Amino acid sequence: MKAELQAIEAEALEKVEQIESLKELQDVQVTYLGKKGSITTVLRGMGKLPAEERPVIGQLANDIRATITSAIEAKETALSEAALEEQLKEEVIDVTLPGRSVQKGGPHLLTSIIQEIEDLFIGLGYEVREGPEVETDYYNFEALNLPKGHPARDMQDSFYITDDLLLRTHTSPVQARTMGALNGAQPVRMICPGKVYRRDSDDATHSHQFTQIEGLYVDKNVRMSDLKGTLDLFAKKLFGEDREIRLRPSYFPFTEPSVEMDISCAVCEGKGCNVCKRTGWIEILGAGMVHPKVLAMAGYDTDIYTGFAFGMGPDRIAMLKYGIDDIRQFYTNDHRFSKQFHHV
Ligand code: FA5
Repeated sequence: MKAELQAIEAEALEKVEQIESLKELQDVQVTYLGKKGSITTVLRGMGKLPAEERPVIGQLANDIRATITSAIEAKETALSEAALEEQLKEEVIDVTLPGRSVQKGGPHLLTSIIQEIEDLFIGLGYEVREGPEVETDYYNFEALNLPKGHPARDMQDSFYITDDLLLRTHTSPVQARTMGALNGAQPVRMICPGKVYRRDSDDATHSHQFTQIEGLYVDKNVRMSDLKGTLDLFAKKLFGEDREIRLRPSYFPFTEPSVEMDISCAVCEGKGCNVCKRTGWIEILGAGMVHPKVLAMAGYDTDIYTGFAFGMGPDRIAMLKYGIDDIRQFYTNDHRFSKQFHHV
């Protein structure tokens, strides 16, 4: 039995010596030292030995086990170190190579313009609201004094989804939603930026999807002069102190009186050029005093409350401010165009 154990020891040590992977090392451990391994198998025959020999063989088996275990451990350390060395060699970094520059993203120009306008109105005490892009016929038209069959509905050719649902053609439904939620109970000062959709043919100044910012101010004693003062401040803050505004009479069913606002052309200083079509003025928004019918439909007492509203097109405003000659640039995702404005 002694000879058998010594043979196992020699064989195991030789195998360990030759091994080249951690997996094989595990196999050797199981084969020689495991519960069903060679040493245990031999020791099962101990019962047949004379009593005085048993401790001697037991001691020998323990010594052999210890020798094989430490050989396996030493080999394991050597193999792990070699593997690490190999990995470090493969992952070596050449610090002399030139670096790759990281492309930084930035907000889209329309996002920046909308944020600039939001900041301005927040400074005047307005809240920023949102409304759904898929809107009901009621809020998009009826609550704004545009009943079914009203000819002014044609001013905004629409994408209908069902008879009663459409992609909103303007941000004005958010006026009706905001006032309706308050049900005449308190004053309102809000702006609402968002996407709107119209069945317009795309050209340099028209897009079937564009952005608008709605503004609404309802309180006691709100007058046309408040509207004019607010729009004048907005134009000067956004385009510079030298800009002038003018209000032209217009028509929207949800405001009375209604106006369109022109701003003096920044390109030619109002003298007349291609951008302003030789008029010296450029139209940027529609506005007016909220129609009493619209206030009443939302639950406001028109003997107490009056208000003004406006709806502007940030696309056109951005075009004017940065001399962009085609609105489609905003929607074609050409990185060469958009990255010019990342600093704005
Ligand atoms: C309206 O949409 C009204 N809801 C505005 C309003 C609100 C009036 C509150 C009174 C009170 P209008 O259709 O004119 O009005 O559009 C407003 C602005 O949106 C225009 O001045 C223009 O800047 C922009 N706009 C209109 N159609 C397009 C289009 N197809 N592409 C890009 N911008 C557009």
